Amino acid sequence: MEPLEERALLAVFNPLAGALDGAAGSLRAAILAANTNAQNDTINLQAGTYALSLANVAGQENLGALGDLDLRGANFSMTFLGAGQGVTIINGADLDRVFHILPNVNVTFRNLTITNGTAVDNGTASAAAGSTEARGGGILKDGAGRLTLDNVGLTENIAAGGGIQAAKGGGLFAALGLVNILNGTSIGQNQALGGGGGRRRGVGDWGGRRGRWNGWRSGWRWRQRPWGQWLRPTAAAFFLRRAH
Ligand SMILES: [Ca+2]
Ligand SMILES: [Ca+2]
Repeated sequence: MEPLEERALLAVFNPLAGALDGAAGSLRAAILAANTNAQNDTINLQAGTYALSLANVAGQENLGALGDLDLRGANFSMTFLGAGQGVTIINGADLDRVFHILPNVNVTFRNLTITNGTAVDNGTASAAAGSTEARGGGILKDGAGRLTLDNVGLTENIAAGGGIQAAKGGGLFAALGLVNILNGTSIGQNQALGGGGGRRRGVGDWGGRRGRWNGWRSGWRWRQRPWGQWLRPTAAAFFLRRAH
């Protein structure tokens, strides 16, 4: 009896740290391909910096071509494997948040750092900067699906609401699904700025205090217990920010 033909269930990408954002071989190009291949994807990252340089031109963009890196492979997994926290760096250059995870994509980040993201909207397509609440400077996770941060640095990201809009999740905003933070993941020096005129020197929305995640919002540096733990941010969105 002939064995069943092996199907390509896993795609592997190896983008280059030095590639210009959006060019062949770049992280963005790999993500664009991974988003539409209807496979589980592994994206191997080198030591070095993957810097974003393509800003949004007509408000928030959710196709992955501009601004934040949109992860769109619904019902598939996307796994980003770096060479180490602080060794592989994904730098958003404050053009937008760094990663935007669309609903039902299961994402793992491992052994890397996500930094210099700035969110100026809530992820709604075409939303103009400052027209909505600012969510998720480093990562915005929309909808269902699992997110794992394994030995990740999530640092120096900003949700920038401005004078009127609230800001939630300088580092990470997740409204639904599951989030697992483990193995030395370090979330620190992220900021949520704005909302209602601000409090305490302009750091505005303290919404994290309304959440259930006591101890997960407690300071400049935050480290998960070594065993990891799935969070269920369904009852109240949780977002991690710098405590000012
Ligand atoms: Ca987006
Ligand atoms: Ca985008």
